[in-house]
Amino acid sequence: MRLPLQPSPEVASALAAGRPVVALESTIITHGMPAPENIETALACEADIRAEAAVPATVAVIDGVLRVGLEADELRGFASRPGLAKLSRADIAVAMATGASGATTVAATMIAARAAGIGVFATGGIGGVHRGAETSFDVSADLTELAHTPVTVVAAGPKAILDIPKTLERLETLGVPVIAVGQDEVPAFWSRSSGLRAPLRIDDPARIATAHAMRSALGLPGGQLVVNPVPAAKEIPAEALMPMIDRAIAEARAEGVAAKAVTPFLLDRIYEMTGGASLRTNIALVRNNARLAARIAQELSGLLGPRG
Ligand code: PSU
Ligand code: MN
Repeated sequence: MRLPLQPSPEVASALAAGRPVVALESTIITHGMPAPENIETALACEADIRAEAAVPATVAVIDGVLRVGLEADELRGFASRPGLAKLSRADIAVAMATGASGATTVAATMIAARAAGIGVFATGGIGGVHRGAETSFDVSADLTELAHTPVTVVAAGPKAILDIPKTLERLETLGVPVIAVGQDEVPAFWSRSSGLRAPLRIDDPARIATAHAMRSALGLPGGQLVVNPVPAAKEIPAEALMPMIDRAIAEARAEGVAAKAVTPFLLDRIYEMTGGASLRTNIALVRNNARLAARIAQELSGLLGPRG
């Protein structure tokens, strides 16, 4: 069966020439941020990647077609489409088979990136092991995807709404390298600090690209998780956030929020409780990740050379 995968003309020609391309997810647009900041941030990330001489490829499923790279007006149309589904590894093939539309999570965006031949992907924060996972079993499919799919994902660390020590343990078990950039500690999304030492550290994007290529030379499946701290001027210290996160999690439990709805619910409550400050931080860190991902993609395309 032919895969209904459609790269934009710009992405297709960049990939054919071996030029750097950075994948971007779309769940952050539809479920991770309110309007109009969601679309503004999506367009700003694309511009940031272009400013680093790479090509952005925002991924979404539109009417059953896996789109890799959207034009700005398509991206605006997608962002304002009501009721879009959140598609992860379990959902993406069914959505495509039934002609549905939806936004791709980190896991589903990695699947699309691999299918299109893109090695680097920028996002805000990955999903992970939720607090209370020992009873809820809520562990994001993003972690298993990192174990399977050879894409380097640049994030600002596991969100502080998660159980970060358990998330790191899970990643270690899955054999996923967690590589901190510019500091020894794992950053915690809105905060630069988690109190936990990163298993690995590489400050030079060229070396991160080499490590990506080395995994493939070793025949290792799975990707790398690059954790890039939010710029200091935009961070919210963990101490300030913790009481709000505790309250948001208690509310989610009391309201019976489960499965896919948990992450969007918590992000939305924290946005409200911080009076919008969490959103400004989120925007800064996603853009910061887009720039780093573009530099890694540059190095990777230099290593791999022009493709057929
Ligand atoms: N990062 C953000 N905002 C988000 C997400 C990540 O800054 O909304 C999304 C990503 O798409 C990620 C998903 O894959 O949350 C994780 O959801 P879950 O915990 O249900 O697997
Ligand atoms: Mn979950």
